Amino acid sequence: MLLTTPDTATIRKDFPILNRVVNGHNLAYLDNAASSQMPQAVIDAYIEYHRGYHANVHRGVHTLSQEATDAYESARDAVMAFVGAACREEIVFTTGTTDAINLVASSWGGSFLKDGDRILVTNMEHHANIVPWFRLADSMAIRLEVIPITDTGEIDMDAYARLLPGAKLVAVNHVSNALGTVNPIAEIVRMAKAAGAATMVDGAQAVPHMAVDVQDLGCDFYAFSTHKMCGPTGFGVLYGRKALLETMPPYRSGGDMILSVSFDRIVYNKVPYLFEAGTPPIAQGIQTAAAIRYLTGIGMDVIAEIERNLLEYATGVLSEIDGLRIIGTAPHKAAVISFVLDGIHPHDVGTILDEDGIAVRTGHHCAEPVMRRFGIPATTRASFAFYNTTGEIDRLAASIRRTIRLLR
Ligand code: C6P
Repeated sequence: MLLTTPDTATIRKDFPILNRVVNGHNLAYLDNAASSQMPQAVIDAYIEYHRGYHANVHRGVHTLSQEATDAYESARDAVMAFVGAACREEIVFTTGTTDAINLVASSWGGSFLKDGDRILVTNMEHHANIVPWFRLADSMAIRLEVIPITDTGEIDMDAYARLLPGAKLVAVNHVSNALGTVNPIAEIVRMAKAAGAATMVDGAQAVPHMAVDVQDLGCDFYAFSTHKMCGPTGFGVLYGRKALLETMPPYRSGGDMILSVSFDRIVYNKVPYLFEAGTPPIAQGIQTAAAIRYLTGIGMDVIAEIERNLLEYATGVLSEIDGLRIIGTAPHKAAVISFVLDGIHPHDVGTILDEDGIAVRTGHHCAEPVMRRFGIPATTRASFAFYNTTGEIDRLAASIRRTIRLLR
């Protein structure tokens, strides 16, 4: 636990991977929106579990199983406090954001929506917050309607207000992975509630970068993945209001989500276990608690401030490059810069940046509709974390200029 605000050099010492050399250059890891890197404390949590108390959870009376259960369940308490849930029953562990949204679409959507209902999604959603709703809509004659976005990459709130009456669900991301836009979730939720619509917020790109309080936001469901917040892959969270979760049928079935099984009758477990069939990713849960300890040790407000400065610096530096166009210019953005270069395909940009040891993502970022909205097939995306430096941003700019010299 850090007691004072650390400088970036101190923070970087916690991340062994940042010492890597890639193609003869020090790694500049600017693909944090895809997956962030792990500090040693989170790596250690995995090793300690496997060396010291690896066992199944919720099942054994033996010491190892109890230790594993205690550690795994204390992760639920850590997550509850981290996102401001009212109680631990509101924290369902999943394998990630995608799984969490599928859970809601299948369980809540499958039970409470009916033919003729309408679901609203925005034009800037990740496929994970489109496809489950599309499939549900297809299977039940539900209408999926799209809230348009503006040229700066913000939700058109007037259009939202017009579409809202009669809608049963609003599915929206807190932060766009493709544009970086931070959406006004509290206001979106307030309007949805007034219209009687439920809300599913995809927080995959928000929770790692800012303090999130689900009760302040007022949403019904909120999903995120731990591999974007210095934690492991294969783990994620669905927050759901307890009263709502308690009305929902199971998503997957098997061990741990039941209290008793016979061939005539099954007594189901209570929430959140009702939604957690089978042996969970135990080590990953324990690592998640370690990641939360690490992030809160620095402070989410400190992280947000560091990243705000990085975004401002990068926006300034990249805007000076001739022929570079930033896609997503909302005033309120997370530290994500998506851009296109005149006449050069993003994949070629990404390849040349990699030659210089710089990791970025190129492509449609699993958000094809938003690419189409801007009339482009793909972007190059640099996404920053609190351990990045302005020096790395300078290297990014220099490498983009080299790309232009080589390919134009
Ligand atoms: N975005 C990116 O490079 P999973 O894969 O379930 O952990 O997360 C899916 C997901 C859902 N919503 C948003 C807003 C996301 O950004 C992501 C993951 C990564 O942008 C990988 S596609």
